[in-house]
Amino acid sequence: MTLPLIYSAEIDQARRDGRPIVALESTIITHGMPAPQNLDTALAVEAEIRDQGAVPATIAVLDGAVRIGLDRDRLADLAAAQAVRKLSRADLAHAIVARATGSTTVAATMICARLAGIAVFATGGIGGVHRGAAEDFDISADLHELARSRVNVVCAGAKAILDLPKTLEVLETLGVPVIGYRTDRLPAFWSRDSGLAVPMRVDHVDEIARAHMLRADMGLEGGQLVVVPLDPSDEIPSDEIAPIVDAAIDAAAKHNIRGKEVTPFLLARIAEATQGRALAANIALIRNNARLAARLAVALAAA
Ligand code: PSU
Ligand code: MN
Repeated sequence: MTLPLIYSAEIDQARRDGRPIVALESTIITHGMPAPQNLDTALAVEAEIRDQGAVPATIAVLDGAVRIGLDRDRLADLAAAQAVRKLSRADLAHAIVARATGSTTVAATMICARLAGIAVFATGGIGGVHRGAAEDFDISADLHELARSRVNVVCAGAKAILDLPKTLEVLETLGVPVIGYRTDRLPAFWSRDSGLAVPMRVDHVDEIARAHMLRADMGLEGGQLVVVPLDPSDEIPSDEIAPIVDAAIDAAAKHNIRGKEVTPFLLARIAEATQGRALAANIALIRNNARLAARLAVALAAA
């Protein structure tokens, strides 16, 4: 069976012209945000990337085909679809064989971006080590993928619903560079500062681009994780969001939420508990990440 990889007309042209492309995931659309903000955000994020001179490629599996770039109608259909699978490394191939429709997580989007030759990917926040990991072993496949697929992932850190010190430890063990863009602090998604230092700081995108190329020359697998804090005017400071996150985690335990459902449940709960303020911050940070990712893609294309 040949891999059903379908490029949108726009991405097909961009590839021919050697233009910088930024991959975008689709789990944010199907599981991370409610309608209609999910579609509005997806379109706004694509617009941010175009504004910086790059081309956005939102990735999803539609009826068993890996789509690299979704046109507006397909994006709208996905945003409205019910019962879409949330695909990661483990279930991507089976979803293709079963002709299923599924959104791609960070892990699955990295795999598809690598297959499409796209080296830069923007998301909100990666998955990581969950707080109860010592008991339930819940560690996102995103971390392992960062160690395997050579794709730069630009994000606002790992979500504050996670155990961030353990997440950093696992990334270190896996040899994933965690690069703070113009910051010494690890951002925590809705907040600019997790209270943890970032392992490396870089102030210019060119340096991130050069390190990416050097890592390839050295035969090092895996990507770089670029973390960038959201704007101060958009953030919810960590002491404010912390009790809300704790309450959401308690609720997840009480409702017996497990596996793939945990992260979507917590995000929805936290958005609700903050009267949408967390959702507004989530939208702002994804747009911010997309801008930086586009500039990195431009720098890589010029290098
Ligand atoms: N960033 C967001 N919202 C999201 C996600 C990232 O702003 O919903 C998704 C990504 O697809 C990420 C997933 O891979 O959450 C993590 O899921 P899990 O914890 O089950 O691995
Ligand atoms: Mn998990």
